[in-house]
Amino acid sequence: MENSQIAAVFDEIATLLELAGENPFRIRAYRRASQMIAGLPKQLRDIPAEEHLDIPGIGKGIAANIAQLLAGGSCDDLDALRKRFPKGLLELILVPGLGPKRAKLLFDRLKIDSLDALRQATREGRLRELAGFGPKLEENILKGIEFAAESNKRMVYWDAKLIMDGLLLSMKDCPGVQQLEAAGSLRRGRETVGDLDLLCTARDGAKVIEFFTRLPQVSRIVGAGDTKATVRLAAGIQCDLRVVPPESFGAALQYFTGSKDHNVALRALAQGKGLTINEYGLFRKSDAKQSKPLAGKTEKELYERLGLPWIPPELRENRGEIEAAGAGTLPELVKLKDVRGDFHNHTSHTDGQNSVLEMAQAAEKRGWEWVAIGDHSRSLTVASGLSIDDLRKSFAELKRAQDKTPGIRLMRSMEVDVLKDGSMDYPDPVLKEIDVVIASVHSAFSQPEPEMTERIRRAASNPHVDMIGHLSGRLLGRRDGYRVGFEAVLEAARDNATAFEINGQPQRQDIPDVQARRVKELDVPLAVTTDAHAALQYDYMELAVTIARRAWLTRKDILNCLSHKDLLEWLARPRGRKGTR
Ligand code: DGT
Ligand code: CA
Ligand code: CA
Ligand code: ZN
Repeated sequence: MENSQIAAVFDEIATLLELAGENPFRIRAYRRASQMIAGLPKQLRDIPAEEHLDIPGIGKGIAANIAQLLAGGSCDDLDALRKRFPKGLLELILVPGLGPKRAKLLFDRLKIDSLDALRQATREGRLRELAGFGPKLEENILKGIEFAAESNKRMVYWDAKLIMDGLLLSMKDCPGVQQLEAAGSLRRGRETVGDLDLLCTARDGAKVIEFFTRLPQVSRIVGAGDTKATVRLAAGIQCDLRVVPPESFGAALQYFTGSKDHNVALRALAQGKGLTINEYGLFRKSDAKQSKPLAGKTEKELYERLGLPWIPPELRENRGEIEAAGAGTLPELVKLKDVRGDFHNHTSHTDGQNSVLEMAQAAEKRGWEWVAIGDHSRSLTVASGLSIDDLRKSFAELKRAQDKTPGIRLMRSMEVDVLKDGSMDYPDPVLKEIDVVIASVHSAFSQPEPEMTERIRRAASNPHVDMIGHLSGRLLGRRDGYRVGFEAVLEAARDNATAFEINGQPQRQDIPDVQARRVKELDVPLAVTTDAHAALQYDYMELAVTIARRAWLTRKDILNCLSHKDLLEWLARPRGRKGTR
């Protein structure tokens, strides 16, 4: 079982418990476990069972459920609850704007037991027969149905990657499979993924397809032949598998990695040279039978035969990469191993799961040279933001943690709220005491664009602010961002030597690639961050780096690639401001 499936089970249990009117603490425990598991960067089944209890949010009861789920695909708690409530009811509860009480009413009184039935009944105005169901609620329900269907469509990159990791692991065990690689939008590192594309070489395609379609991850076979199959995975996404002969692997990998726009442009280039290109290889146009491929075994030889260096998949969006490759000006993209530390994360003082010391130790274990350990500021009460007193106490705590982690240099960062008028959540003298100040908007999202732009411009102009955090406020699949004038904020950042954050949380991923590339154009520095709320989430650095690569960034564009010494120098850059402690 995949983490996403286990998370879905716990979410379902929580919802059913809610319906049953059970103890709120028990409900919350399941919800929290669901969230933690959905966010885990490793598959639970790859973590030894005795270590499950070390994961925040997993207690003895939940761990027992996990053991049952991993062993047999279900657990007693879920089975018992499912017997008490019909299946369609659950679908209704999950519609935003409906909730358990109303769903039960619709089920009991109008016999509505599916999304389709709900849509139908709402359109026919039958909901109004019930007390408390007016036109406004009807409208919200219809919107909620749309949203539930819409957000099912594409999966955020990280979730798709975890599922793909599991598939790669499974397919490695398939007899006869030689080369095996993920292609499509996932390989290009797009922020969301429509379906998974998997490619392998093997002599007997039919055997491989049979093995693939019988994997435990597969919930339904959409189509299957001798060399390709499409399946629906229980984790909620489709996967295409193609089996190709070894001599075509490079050509097929290139073709199915895409993007379509990149491929179209590449094909035009080939045409101009009297060549044609397809998923089997590169051929002379005169070779009508396509019997003698000029290249096709590897991507590298394919690009080289076209007179180009190999182009990293993250750049393949037809945004000038083919021209740059031709001119020999492709950037040397930043790599995960170039990163020397993280700026943005949270500890158990606010809404994180691990203590300052644990966050420091985990960063040290990763081999980072430095880390700035963060928290939320005082206004963000939902995340128990730190008062000035508590903030100052945490400086001393950081010193003590430093004594216990000699392998890494610790700094204090804070994600400080930008208040409605653009002032910061702590006064300047307090900001001055913090090593790295990240300015983020967490409130009043509905401000009109001119106000929001001015608000963030003001924050970017504060001489104590080092970087603008997650500029957009979006949560992919859950809510759109606030409206803000990006160019105007960028200008203020440039004029005040303020950097931009690329946030590696799977649902945030902002600023996105296109904006980050624009930031680089103006020579404004960028930071890649994890926004980790648990030590394990430092893994999101990989996602932040992927976005940076899609933005054409090199080591030189990114503050995380500075040595500790150079970073301190940057933090003390001239803007009439702070020294560091
Ligand atoms: P997705 O799945 O929507 O996130 O995006 P992709 O890029 O993974 O798209 P997908 O799965 O439909 O196809 C995978 C790749 O196969 C795509 O990036 C390029 C290639 N491909 C698919 N259909 C066509 C086509 O009609 N023409 C060309 N040139 N390439 C195609
Ligand atoms: Ca795809
Ligand atoms: Ca596909
Ligand atoms: Zn934040």
